[in-house]
Amino acid sequence: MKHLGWRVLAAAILAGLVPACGGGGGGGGGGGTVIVNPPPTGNSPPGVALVSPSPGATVITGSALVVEASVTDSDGFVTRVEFFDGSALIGTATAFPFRISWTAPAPGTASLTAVATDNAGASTSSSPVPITIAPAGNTPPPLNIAPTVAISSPSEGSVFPLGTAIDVQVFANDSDGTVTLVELFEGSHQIGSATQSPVHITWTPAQPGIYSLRAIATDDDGASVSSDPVTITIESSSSSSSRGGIPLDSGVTDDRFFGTCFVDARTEWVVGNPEVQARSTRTPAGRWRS
Ligand SMILES: [Ca+2]
Ligand SMILES: [Ca+2]
Repeated sequence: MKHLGWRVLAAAILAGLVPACGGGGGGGGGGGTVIVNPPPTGNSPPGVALVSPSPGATVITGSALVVEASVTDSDGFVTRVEFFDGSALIGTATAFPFRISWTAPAPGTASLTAVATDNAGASTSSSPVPITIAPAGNTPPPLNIAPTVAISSPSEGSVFPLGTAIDVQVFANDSDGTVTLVELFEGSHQIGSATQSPVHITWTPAQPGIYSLRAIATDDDGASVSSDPVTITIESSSSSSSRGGIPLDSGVTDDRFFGTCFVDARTEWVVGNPEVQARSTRTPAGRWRS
């Protein structure tokens, strides 16, 4: 019965009624290989599998891709591999490596198979490999690289007497374009801007206190980046002359502190030994006496 079935299938292939590959043919079943021609007595049919492209691969229409099969034959050798897209023959290879170059057709899907034939004339079809053909022209534009920016002066923790004209220096760079705007902020208040780097902005704070500076650079593609903040202290003339002795909200003073202390409702002072630590949402300006 089985032998009769092979003969019927082979006859149908020869008559062009059944595709010789598994894609649209009736013998594909669960995706395994299909022995197309009946093996003559004493001959084992070849084995064949598609190794390129990978199942589910996406290729661009019009591009060239390698379609390659891996073959085996336990009692002979493979003489020919035919490659199919559905039932259409797309190429034949007659020597190792059994591969062809195929130009991807119109966008859609393709189902590729390879049919190997051995030296005794037995043929086997591989499992089908589905791929997607994508339209051309869908390549996204290259991503813009955001600029970099840093405040190089003054340095973090600097202390200035009230009335000092501070030279704020900012460096910004854009590796794939140009910096078109550099803005300098104290908190949310803009204190200067420039259209190129490096930037020198002279700034004279009107009040003593602690200030957090940051710079924002924008590139020619509209990407903006903020620098790390730089915190500085402006001392009033009285605080800069009276060193030590900070009034704390608890009424305690500690003369080991040197500078200006920021005390507000969120500030918590902890007197320890030997250090006095400040825990606050804002940074005290100054340093402890060594
Ligand atoms: Ca064989
Ligand atoms: Ca850029």
